[in-house]
Amino acid sequence: VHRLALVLGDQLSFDLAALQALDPASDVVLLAEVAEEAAYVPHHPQKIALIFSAMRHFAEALRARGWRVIYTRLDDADNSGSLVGELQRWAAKLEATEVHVTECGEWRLEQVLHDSGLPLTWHADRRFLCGRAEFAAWAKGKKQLRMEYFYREMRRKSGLLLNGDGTPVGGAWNFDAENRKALPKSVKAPLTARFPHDVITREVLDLVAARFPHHYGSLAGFDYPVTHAEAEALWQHFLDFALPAFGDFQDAMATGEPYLFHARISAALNIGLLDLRQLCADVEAAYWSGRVALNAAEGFIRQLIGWREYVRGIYWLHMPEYAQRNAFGNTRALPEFYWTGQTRMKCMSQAIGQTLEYAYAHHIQRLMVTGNFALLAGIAPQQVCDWYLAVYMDAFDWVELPNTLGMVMHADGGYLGSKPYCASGQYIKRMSDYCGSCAYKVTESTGEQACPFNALYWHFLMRHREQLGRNQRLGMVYKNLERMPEAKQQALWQRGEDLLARLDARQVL
Ligand code: DLZ
Ligand code: SF4
Repeated sequence: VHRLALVLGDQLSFDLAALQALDPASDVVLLAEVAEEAAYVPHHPQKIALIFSAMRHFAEALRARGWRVIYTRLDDADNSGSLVGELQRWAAKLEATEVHVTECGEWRLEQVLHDSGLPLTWHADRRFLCGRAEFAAWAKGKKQLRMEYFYREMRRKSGLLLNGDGTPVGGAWNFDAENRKALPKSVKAPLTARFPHDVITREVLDLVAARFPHHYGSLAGFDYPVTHAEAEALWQHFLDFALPAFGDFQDAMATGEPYLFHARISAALNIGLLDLRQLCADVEAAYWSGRVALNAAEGFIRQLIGWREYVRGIYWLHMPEYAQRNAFGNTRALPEFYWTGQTRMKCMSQAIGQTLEYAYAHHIQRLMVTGNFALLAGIAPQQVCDWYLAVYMDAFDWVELPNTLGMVMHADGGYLGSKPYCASGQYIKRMSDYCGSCAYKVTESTGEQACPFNALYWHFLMRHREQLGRNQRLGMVYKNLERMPEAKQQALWQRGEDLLARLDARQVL
């Protein structure tokens, strides 16, 4: 009797629950490259390459550990094209009596597996700190959720950065206010760690180039880690060279600097090449040994055990209905320049340009540049979500959807975050050097040369006054608006209307 375990492209961990339940001496593992997963959104070619190469390396590593591994390649003649198809085909061939699977990252896939008629045994995904049921219990009865309170629970649960008496190290839970320095000219980002292609990666890059020529994004710059050892090397590089400055400059942006002090590990972590608990332990150790300041250590740990787990909890609590939410009733189409980077707005061309080149942008670029623009311009949230899911190396539905739909687009009406992250060009000017070389003037709000973010910001606030006017966190902003002379308000509204009309006419801004 064979038992069969399915390992998905984002489940490449040796201690995955479905693997631990089985026995290498008698059971079989299946990994499958399939067209359906690669094309249900037009994934960035580097994302497909990362997953295929990491899957092939992982299959080798499992074999080296004594597993019998069945591996379907994308171009195998009898590839059925879907994960369920492959599972059915191999379960039948092997006469498998049990099929073991670990909770999926996407509701969509989990649904198909549930409906497959296969004799499935499900396992919880223990790679997360907070299980689905545990999160549901925490959220029960709360009308709005707040990351901060969830995060404190996770700090207590994990014991990270706690004093002996259970109070937070440094006297506060959150040092977010110390993560917002702009980058001085004198500070340079470290060189990035790069990972040369081996034979497996070269084969995969050729395959992806041949099979997905129409997906947006370049393959040329691919230099991501594709094995556990490489991911570990990327992580150590971050601990040594970037973490010390990460705290201060977490929100900074600079022309031609795609990574700054960010770890770039999200893709490796999300596909299972790195272990959450180990990462947190390493960062905490760096703090205790005096190698990094508290605002760096706390800021990093907050992203991992706070924000990342929080959005996953929300996803599983509210899918599939969450994906359809559209609190502002937005209908505008995503502008074409999101796929080409061709816009005169410097901040947008930088953020989109590096996304096409590396399948990467950091959180402030995603939230306050491309995301902020989509929010202000009233783009249909589902189109924005599909874009983020497609273009980012680390994007899987569980993490991408709540971040985009909830945090960026505020389309859940404030369930996940208390206020929309809307901002004028002033914010981008403060946090970057983009505006200095932009075709638009950030100091102007009306007129042909004026930064589009400025008028769109006020237009957004004016058109959603009904929904947002009573939001306490926007109180000051609405006061400023009311104090503005009527003629100025009119002019801002008109400039906003003009810009939106241009988007509707598919003109480039
Ligand atoms: C994203 C992705 C891609 C591009 N290709 C595959 C694949 O061929 N085989 C596979 O098992 N997984 C792939 N993935 C990751 C899956 O889409 C991901 O596991 C599901 O969306 C659930 O999280
Ligand atoms: Fe972006 Fe406006 Fe600054 Fe140009 S002026 S870079 S559009 S914020």
